[in-house]
Amino acid sequence: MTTSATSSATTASAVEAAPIRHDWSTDEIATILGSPLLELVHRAGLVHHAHNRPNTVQLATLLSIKTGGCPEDCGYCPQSAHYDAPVEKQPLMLVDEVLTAARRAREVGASRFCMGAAWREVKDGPEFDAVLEMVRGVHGLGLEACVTLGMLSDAQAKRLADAGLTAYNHNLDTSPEYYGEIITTRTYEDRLRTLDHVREAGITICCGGIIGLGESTRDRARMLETLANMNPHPESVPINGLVRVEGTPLEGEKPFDPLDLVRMIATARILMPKSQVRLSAGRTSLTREAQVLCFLAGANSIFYGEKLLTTANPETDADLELLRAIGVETVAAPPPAAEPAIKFKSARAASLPVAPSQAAPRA
Ligand code: SAM
Ligand code: DTB
Ligand code: SF4
Repeated sequence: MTTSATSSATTASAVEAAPIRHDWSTDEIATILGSPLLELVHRAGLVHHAHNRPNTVQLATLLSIKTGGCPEDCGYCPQSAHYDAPVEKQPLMLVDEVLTAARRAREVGASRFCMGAAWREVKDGPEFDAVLEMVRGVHGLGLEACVTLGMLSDAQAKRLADAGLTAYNHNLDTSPEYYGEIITTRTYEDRLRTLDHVREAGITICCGGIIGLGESTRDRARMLETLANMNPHPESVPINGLVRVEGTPLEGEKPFDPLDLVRMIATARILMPKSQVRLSAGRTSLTREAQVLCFLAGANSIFYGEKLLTTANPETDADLELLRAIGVETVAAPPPAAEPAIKFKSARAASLPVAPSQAAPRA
């Protein structure tokens, strides 16, 4: 059922006057998520226009710097050692190889370079030292440097900050209630603890999730609630559609509906007006028109380059052609959100997983 509960906030003046909030309830978010699509996209567009430069998109390039053999059992992930996906294990890349890839990404227009390692957690030692060197190098090229390395201690977060890291990607993936259906080797609380370490070190947070894991609409709302009630909001919110990879437990999952991705992006934009909302994995399943809807709904970044970490992404030429066709300019990241300086509020206490018996019923 869809309910029109957004009408009071769908005039430009109402949107401009609305304060940035960190106290959203599940019901409010579920109502926005389920509102009529045209109204939802319209409201998200107003919020986007009020807070950001709407005709701009940031291009971020991904590189898997250490591939496969991960001890975690994330049910969507081809890099987990628990499953038999067609991914060739690769040890940590050399610093020079990574910087060559970063230079190439910069030449073709990326302004952010995100390095991913299939680790459960960071271990101090020569490999972490090499990652710090990569971060210094990427930062030195004038690119935003982002890494996603699994769990992190506060001391490790500080070392990454000192090396010039812009952002740390660490996704919540789904709701606290559904999390245990997808991952059993770590908890939601583990995830939130690492995010606290990142925030305390002064690194910006890149945190989002995936649709198409078999979750309910309520789960989607609950994940957005956790993100939107962080204070400050994550500076970057990647919204992924599941890439179904053979050999993973979710390979037979029903394909996500592109319009549900539009709904997630629009709702994220409404809840977190100044965050960068990243249209992330799953773009090879989207038509050009569906991607345009995502931009109208407030997406202002894409992953750019023929590969995500291990799976396919649209060709760079096709992306540039699409952006040209719709008159969108590619830009470096916007300045950090001008939210009042406050002591950040951890999401940990508010979002502990509930017992399965209390979990929201599946839609
Ligand atoms: N090991 C680190 C971690 O989990 O934080 C970093 C790498 S991990 C591959 C980064 C993110 O990619 C995951 O949190 C997940 O949200 C996303 N991801 C992985 N496999 C995916 C898939 N098949 N489809 C969509 N997103 C995926
Ligand atoms: C994010 O949210 N999505 C990106 C990035 N952050 C690290 C990763 C998507 C991975 C898709 C599956 C793969 O290519 O292995
Ligand atoms: Fe490992 Fe990250 Fe893949 Fe989970 S998502 S299996 S932690 S690489």
